[in-house]
Amino acid sequence: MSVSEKNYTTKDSIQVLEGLEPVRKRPSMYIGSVDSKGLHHLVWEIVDNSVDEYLNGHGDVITVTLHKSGDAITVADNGRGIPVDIDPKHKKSGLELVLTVLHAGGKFGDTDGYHFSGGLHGVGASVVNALSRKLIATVRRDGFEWKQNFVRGKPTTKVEKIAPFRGHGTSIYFEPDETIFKTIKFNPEDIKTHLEDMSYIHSGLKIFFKNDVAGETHDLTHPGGIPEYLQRMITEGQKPAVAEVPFSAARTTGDMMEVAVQWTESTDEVIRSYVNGIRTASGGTHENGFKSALVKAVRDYIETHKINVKGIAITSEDVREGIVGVLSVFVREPMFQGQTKERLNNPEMTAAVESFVRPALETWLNSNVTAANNIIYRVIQSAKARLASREAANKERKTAGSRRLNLPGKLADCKSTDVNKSELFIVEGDSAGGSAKQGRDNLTQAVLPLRGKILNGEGLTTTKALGNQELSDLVSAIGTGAGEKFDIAGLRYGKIILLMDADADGHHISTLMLDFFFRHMPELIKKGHVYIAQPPLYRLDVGKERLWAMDDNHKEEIISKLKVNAKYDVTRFKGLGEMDAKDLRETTLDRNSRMLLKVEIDNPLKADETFDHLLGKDAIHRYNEIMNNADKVAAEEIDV
Ligand code: 0RA
Repeated sequence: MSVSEKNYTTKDSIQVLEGLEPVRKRPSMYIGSVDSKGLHHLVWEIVDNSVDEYLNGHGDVITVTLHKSGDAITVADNGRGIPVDIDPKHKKSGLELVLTVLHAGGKFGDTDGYHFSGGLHGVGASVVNALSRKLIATVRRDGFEWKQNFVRGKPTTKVEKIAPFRGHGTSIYFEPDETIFKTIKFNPEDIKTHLEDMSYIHSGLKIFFKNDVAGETHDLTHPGGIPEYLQRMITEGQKPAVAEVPFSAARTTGDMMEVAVQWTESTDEVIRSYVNGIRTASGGTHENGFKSALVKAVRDYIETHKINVKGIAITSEDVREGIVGVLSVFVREPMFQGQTKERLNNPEMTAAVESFVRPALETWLNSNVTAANNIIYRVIQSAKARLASREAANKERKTAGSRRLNLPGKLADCKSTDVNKSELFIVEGDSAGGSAKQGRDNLTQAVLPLRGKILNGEGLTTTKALGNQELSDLVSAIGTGAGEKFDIAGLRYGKIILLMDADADGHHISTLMLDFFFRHMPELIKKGHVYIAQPPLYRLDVGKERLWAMDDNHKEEIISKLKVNAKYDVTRFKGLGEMDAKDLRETTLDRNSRMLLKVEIDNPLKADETFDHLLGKDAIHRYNEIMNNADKVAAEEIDV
């Protein structure tokens, strides 16, 4: 694939924003985390730069080397080479600017630089440089080989002309900084998998992985591209495909996109989606457009061919059961959402993908009648299976009915009786409870609103604590009983999720609830059933778009990524009650985009002490802790 090219010179395209101190101070803001995942982000960053160069039409070979030590990487490409001439304004080489200035490289702000770049990716080589104890950049261009060395983001040499050289390209060697990362040992399998994924998405790109730890070199090139990828996924899934050939289509002009899909005998739905070559593990608007295109095309085929579906209403789930699909789109200014920024949020992408995929699939179905018939037969099969299992579930519900007799009246229960799939949200206050009831998925999510403060159960016997209506309702809803009567077999929800305001009151209620669980239903925590929801603190309205920020840092991060002159309004939530059902669903309830913290007890003794300290008799202690440290307390409580 290639993208129209623009003149890209050091002078006019590299924006100077800021130095690298913020990156070393808050590395997680730039690479997500400082664990192994963050460490590998460094590699993806550098590789993405080389891929961008390829997407802009320069270079077609990328070689990634994991050096023998296991903690150093070289990424080499045969693109134009990063410019080495001295920028008159800054008196520094383009290379030095790219590697020492945050956001240099034209990736942010305007679209004149690189055309496409990823989410967490694309923050640039400078971030990698800042987080490396050593980095050596080698550039081949203008008839020479050039080199410049850096330590923790600072140049230790000027860019030097090494020797005459024909050809061009960039090679970045780096050693991550052990004072930043929890581990600096790279995982060869992770690197290989990631590179192989990329090579399917960019079928013209030749990607090699040289693993010097194991003394192996892997050619990860896949000229078969996305259809070949799909075939591999189907083989791995081990369920036979229903059509003799998969459907695939590519749009190579305008907004580039490529899809491939096959129906299989599996009951799962597996879709891998990508934006600008980067995996969107939580889907998003592009994936929604893809799914609805599949559903509409199949339904349309059934209708126009007057296929007898025996009076069954075909749902979209029926159509999607068993599909294995790959979707790759290229978006000029991608917006990402969700805990790990793995969900595309550009609203226009739904219609863009749907309007490309739907007619292409309809045409394909009409000209591949055997495949179409097999697919329709498969879809009818899943509709029948759904009806049969619903009947079975109804029977099951009747027998389970007795367990439901004593449920509190204010509980809005979910339909599913499957513990593994169902969740109970404990919500502070009636108004937030109302939004949660409307915004939930009523198949699997139940809501129990609490009215006001619950009893402080610290130091009370289970019987006394259960004298409190709120706590006794809670225990009935959970179904296990409490104290000596606790029996995990009665558990009605796999996840018990506390959903409280992000203020001192909310933290106080969370603390009371956690204390109650810890004292009277500890198994619930030990078995990993208790969670804390994380509603956002801010809403940002940018034109028609609505973005959410978890905290101040996140808010600043979002603002820093807006267009230079973008106008926006910031609203700080006072309480959950201010969010309407749709907002609450999007930010806090929806499994794909929400953020949950799992409550774990690392050290029961310390937890005991913490709760005693927070909720015991010494009220002054308690007041100070909660008012002054509300945020800290909440964060630490998670793994007391
Ligand atoms: C800025 C300008 C130009 C190329 C690059 C950066 C570039 C960056 C990377 C990072 C990894 N490989 C790369 N290859 C190129 C274009 C310079 C020109 O107009 O020749």
